[in-house]
Amino acid sequence: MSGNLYATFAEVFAEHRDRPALALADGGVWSYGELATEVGRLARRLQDLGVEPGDRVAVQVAKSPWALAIYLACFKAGAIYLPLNTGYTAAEVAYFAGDATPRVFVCDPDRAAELAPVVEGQGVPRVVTLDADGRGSLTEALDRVSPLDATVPRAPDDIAAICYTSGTTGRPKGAMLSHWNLESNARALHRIWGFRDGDVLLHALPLFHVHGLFVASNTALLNGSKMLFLPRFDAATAIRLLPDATVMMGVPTYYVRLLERDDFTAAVTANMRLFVSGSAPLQPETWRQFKARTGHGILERYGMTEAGMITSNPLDGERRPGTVGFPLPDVEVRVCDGDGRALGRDEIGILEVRGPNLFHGYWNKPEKTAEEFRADGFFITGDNAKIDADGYVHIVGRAKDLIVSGGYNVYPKEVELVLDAIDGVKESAVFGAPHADLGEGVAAVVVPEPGREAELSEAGLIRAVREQLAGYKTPKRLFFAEDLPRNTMGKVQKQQLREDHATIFDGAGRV
Ligand code: MLC
Ligand code: AMP
Repeated sequence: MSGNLYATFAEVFAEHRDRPALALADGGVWSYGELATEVGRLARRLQDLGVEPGDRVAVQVAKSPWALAIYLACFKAGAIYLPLNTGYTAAEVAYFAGDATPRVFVCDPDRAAELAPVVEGQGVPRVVTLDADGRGSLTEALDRVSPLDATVPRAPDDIAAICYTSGTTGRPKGAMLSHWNLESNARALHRIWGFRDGDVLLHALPLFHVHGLFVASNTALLNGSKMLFLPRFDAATAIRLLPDATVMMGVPTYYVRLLERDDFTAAVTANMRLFVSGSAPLQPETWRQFKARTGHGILERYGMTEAGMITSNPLDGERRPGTVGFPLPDVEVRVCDGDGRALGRDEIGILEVRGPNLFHGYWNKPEKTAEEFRADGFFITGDNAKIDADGYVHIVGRAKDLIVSGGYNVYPKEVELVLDAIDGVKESAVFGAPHADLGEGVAAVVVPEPGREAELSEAGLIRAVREQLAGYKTPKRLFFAEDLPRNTMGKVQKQQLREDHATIFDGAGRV
């Protein structure tokens, strides 16, 4: 038996060939049979482009059925799928291309002129294009391509995907996830969230991160479910479609935005059986408002790129707001002090995790990998947590310097490196301040070099960062100071900055 996750999906698709897989905003529908055929054709096309098992295929395209199909085609061809946020700038893409050395880079035709020279400069041999409507050189004359029949065999521990995640030291690292990492996690979620025949998933998450890709898509695909497949989250559209859905997954911002609307009522959610939230802390107040408005208790779960889903509130038992529930089946968690000594009930420490969900290390970075694992195989998440007397895990903060903005992770160090390199900037500190819509908004304090103050402006520096980094990483506010608050060890006091700037996003509204 193959360990290729696509072999598992292919069995489901074959069983449900005539069922709708993807229902689109324009009324179009892809059946599971059509999805399987296009995946087969794209897998063949990848082979024709020279892709061999184990080669990386980097994909930076708009969400569409074709984007899902190319993801699956990578698996089918035995390649390693490398998704990239469509917000990444040319500078960011150049870094990923140089680090992961993909055989093929797929991008939107509108960005090909900008990005092709950049990735070719990093030694990527083939650049092809794909737009949201399925047009581009990747799909040219695709209907004349005979679909690859057999899925390329892979061992369960072979790498299926590399997902980049930043780190506290600056540049992003590629987390290597195996076929079994993804399959075991999808199977666990399918079981504990009670997926059943007839479930319809409202899929509004982006496809290039763990939540939309592995949590939402894989679980629905395993179930042979119809997905109401939206290019992006928009509360009005979600409200229109929820009566046709039974399950929705989202980041807390989605639930905050639904609650803002008067037409989001209990009647809208009458057909729903499950709302799942994750990627960022769901405020207990949001949970309660949602419960009061709809009768549904949002099921909050917790995970990360390196480990997929780690814990979940129960489907049937009590869902406790402010907690992330219990470890998934076969997943172990413990709360430890900084030296890896396990702490007792209700004691706050750093959460560590071990299980079939755990990644196989960072691409080409064995020393970084080693730093984040204990000798007994537990991975140090960097999240501060406690486990209460009933076994519920609470995420109470972060030991790592990380901002989560609307479900996207921003590592301050990466932004600080860009700011510090700007002429006239002596040093900077980037931090997250409370933001009603996004949970946290990115902000920065900059210390100008002496005598250069007049040359720098908030808008100018924000513009300069935006040229280098994706919009969600770019500070939305930037302040100047003569120096940064430091402790006696010389470490910048981010907590102090957060407190001093606690209200800067009050009344900021949406992004
Ligand atoms: C977009 N922008 C953001 C942002 N999203 N800024 C800060 N934080 C965000 N989350 C910026 C854009 O770059 C752009 O700026 C401007 O805001 C408008 O962009 P938009 O795309 O029109 O915004 P909107 O559609 O409102 O998007 C907000 C959002 C989206 C919350 C709907 O960010 C979203 O879908 N987030 C989900 C993220 C996600 O999937 N996370 C899962 C990670 S996996 P400019 O400068 O470009 O014009 C993970 C593991 C786990 O964490 O446990 O799940
Ligand atoms: P990423 O590396 O993008 O996968 O993001 C993972 C991080 O998001 C985790 O380490 C947590 O800090 C945060 N996160 C994910 N889900 C939750 C949650 N339910 N509550 C609090 N933080 C979360």
